[in-house]
Amino acid sequence: MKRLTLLALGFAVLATPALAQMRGQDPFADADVNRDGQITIAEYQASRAARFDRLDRDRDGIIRMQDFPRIAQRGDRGADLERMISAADRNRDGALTRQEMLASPPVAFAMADANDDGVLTAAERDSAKARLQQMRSARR
Ligand SMILES: [Ca+2]
Ligand SMILES: [Ca+2]
Ligand SMILES: [Ca+2]
Repeated sequence: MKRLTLLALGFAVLATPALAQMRGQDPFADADVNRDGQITIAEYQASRAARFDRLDRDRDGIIRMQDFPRIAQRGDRGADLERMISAADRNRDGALTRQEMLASPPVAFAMADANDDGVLTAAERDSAKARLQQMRSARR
């Protein structure tokens, strides 16, 4: 049951720009901060924060559609961005704060953590990558 839910969430997440950014690359590539080959949930959250900061170009701690006038006009990527914001925008004000982003469930991590121990091993990452690739080709 959980697996099915996570798979469904995976599809939703693939459609979001946080992950759209990562299409074609390892979603956890920059997450292994201490380079021990494993990614803890803390490391993953830190990498999500870093991703937020990259998107938050004017550094006000908030991401809005208006911050991306050019992306917003480009069909798919604009829709992706809008989905990411609305998925994590708890108070529904149309803006995504850093806190909202970090409070939203770490779906990609949960999907990859096959044994639910809060640590992604290299093997778990590899099989997650394979699954993501399958999903991507399924969407085409
Ligand atoms: Ca690590
Ligand atoms: Ca908000
Ligand atoms: Ca694990």
